[in-house]
Amino acid sequence: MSKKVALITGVTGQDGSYLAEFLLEKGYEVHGIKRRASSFNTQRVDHIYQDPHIENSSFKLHYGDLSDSSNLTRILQEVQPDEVYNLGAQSHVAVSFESPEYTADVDAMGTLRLLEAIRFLGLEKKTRFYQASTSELYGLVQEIPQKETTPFHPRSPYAVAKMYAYWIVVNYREAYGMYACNGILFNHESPRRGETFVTRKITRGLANISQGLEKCLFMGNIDSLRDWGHARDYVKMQWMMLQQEVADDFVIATGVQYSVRDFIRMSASELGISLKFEGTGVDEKAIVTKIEGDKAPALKEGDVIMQVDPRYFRPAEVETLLGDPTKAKVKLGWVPETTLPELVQEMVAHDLVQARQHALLKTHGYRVSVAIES
Ligand code: NDP
Ligand code: GDR
Repeated sequence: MSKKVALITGVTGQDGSYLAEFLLEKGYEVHGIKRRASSFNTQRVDHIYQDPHIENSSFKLHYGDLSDSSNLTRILQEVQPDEVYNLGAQSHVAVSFESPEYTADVDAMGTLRLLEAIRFLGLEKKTRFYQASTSELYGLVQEIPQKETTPFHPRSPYAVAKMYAYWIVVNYREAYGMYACNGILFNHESPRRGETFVTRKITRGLANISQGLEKCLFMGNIDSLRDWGHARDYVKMQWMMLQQEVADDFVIATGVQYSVRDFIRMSASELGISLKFEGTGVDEKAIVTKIEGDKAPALKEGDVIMQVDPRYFRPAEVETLLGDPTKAKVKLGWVPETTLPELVQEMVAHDLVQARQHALLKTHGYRVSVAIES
């Protein structure tokens, strides 16, 4: 039997890398679209990279961009995929307030370009389509917890663009009978999470602080509540959604909610650091009250290691998200495997190794960059 062929946009991102691994293990031929960048941007997939000189290599990368329809059409024509996973996006909510037009072009129009290319090439009955939809669609929440039927109220240019993408997927399914699904995924993280998303900013920042590479973590709204899962668990769902008889949309979430403050406390605790929080709103601080073990040699009691900085507040915030994954559990038999404490443990352990390596390099006179922005 010939191999199934998948095309992943956003293959160099967090989810793209886990999904590519997962599909390769399932025996797929995997094609990914990577953007041209002035420096290497394939670190997350380097370990599965195969020399293109090898015949029948099952992982192939193509240069491309969601803003370029002719490029997308050419790649689709060449690859003739059985499954397309549209994970590519300007995915940072705060950045979407800075670059709203670009975000709309890539996240909204990019989705349309792909769907239209599939139709134009006559692949609409062959190619199944997964769209990376998001809990950000719920924005100003109308119902707790949020499920597939909860009304949307997007709160950022990112979420508004993703709302267009959501509905154009539904429209192509209804209008042309395409097998096209929306996975409405709640936040999911991992050691491969981009460094400017809140969880990774915290685990990486605190690990750096524990080794004396940074002094203090500057944060935005730490009252924000999220339903965080593990990216490795969630990419399985992306695949499962495309294996059903009938295309449908699903919420993927853990059904458990924590605050950003909880995440800071739990990450610090993994490093043996106990914290007390003082102040409220714009001036809250986290102060070290106790240090156990040897993971944080650079710290002492009384150090201020987190401070709220209003520059990281968003023009419109999504205060609370909590998903109800019942439909996915019942129809797809899915249960999230990783709890938040396990996720925090994995992320902190990963970032501590990196911080220790950087600290060692610094001790030996090498320059180490630890820049963090949100
Ligand atoms: P990342 O930011 O880690 O990855 C985004 C990917 O999109 C990267 O490969 C990036 O390339 C690529 N990309 C960005 N702009 C373009 C463009 N113009 N053309 C082609 N590719 C582009 O995101 P995640 O892996 O975390 O998320 C995957 C998808 O799921 C995104 O669409 C995101 O919006 C959505 N989502 C994510 C959730 C999460 O919690 N992680 C939750 C719900 C939805 P490069 O590496 O070059 O930057
Ligand atoms: P989010 O993720 O906006 O939910 O979008 P992010 O991790 O950026 O923010 C989560 C919450 O933390 C608050 N926050 C901060 N966020 C960042 N990035 N930096 C900070 O310093 C900071 N301080 C507090 C935010 O205000 C927010 O409330 C992610 C992305 O992956 C989207 O692509 C995806 O669609 C959604 O998750 C589901």
